[in-house]
Amino acid sequence: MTPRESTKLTEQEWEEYQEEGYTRLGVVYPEEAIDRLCERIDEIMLGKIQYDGMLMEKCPSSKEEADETLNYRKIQDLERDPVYLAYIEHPLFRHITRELIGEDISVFRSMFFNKPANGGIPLVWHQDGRSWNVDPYPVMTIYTALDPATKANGCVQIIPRSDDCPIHTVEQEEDIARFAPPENRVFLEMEKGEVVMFKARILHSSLVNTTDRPRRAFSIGFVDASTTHRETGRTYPRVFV
Ligand SMILES: O=C(O)CCC(=O)C(=O)O
Repeated sequence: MTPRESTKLTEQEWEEYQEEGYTRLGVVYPEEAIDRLCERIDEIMLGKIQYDGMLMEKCPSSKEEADETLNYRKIQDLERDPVYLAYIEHPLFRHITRELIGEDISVFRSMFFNKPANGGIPLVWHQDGRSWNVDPYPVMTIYTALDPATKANGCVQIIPRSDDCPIHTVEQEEDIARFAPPENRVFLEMEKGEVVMFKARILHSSLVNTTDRPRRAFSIGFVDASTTHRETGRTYPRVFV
């Protein structure tokens, strides 16, 4: 897929986002730059680049004990890394956040999501934002596939127009049948580097990776810079001013 040239959303993309709760933005970075993001995250997982206190969670599907492993499930705080920060600051994301949120923007969460080769754990149907315990409620997530994402390697699935779902985490069989029935599910198969933006309240989930290659992705939760954690009063790293 050739990278998009426009750093603005078209009317059709805005409409689709508003109506369906998500829209595909294509690839926004050249392939070599996506490769660089992949190499960089591998270097962070293998401990070649280290950041004090960076939140790194190993995948429960792996029995690996060493810290230097590619079997991580989540790595947060990637705005601290200059290679990831440059991606977060992409002019298209500046445009989107300005239109949807405002001038001063922070990242609640800039997170690597990984399903290691032949591993990973299923992620239940959930909305982003409710459990984050922040005010105001986060608006939107921008999700980038660092590897091609397929049904076989556990791509994200979403339920279009589910932003009015009253339950934040849909786990019980009867709730799944009501709010996330199979006929409403869309598998977000994505090419390497492809970007999807979705409303934070859209139900999404993912399964495991049954292939022998990792399924890496990068998810950014942009929020208004005034956003604070309800209990601690904490604010979040600013990326656009
Ligand atoms: O990559 C995944 O499997 C899950 C992504 C997700 O839940 C998110 O970006 O909010």
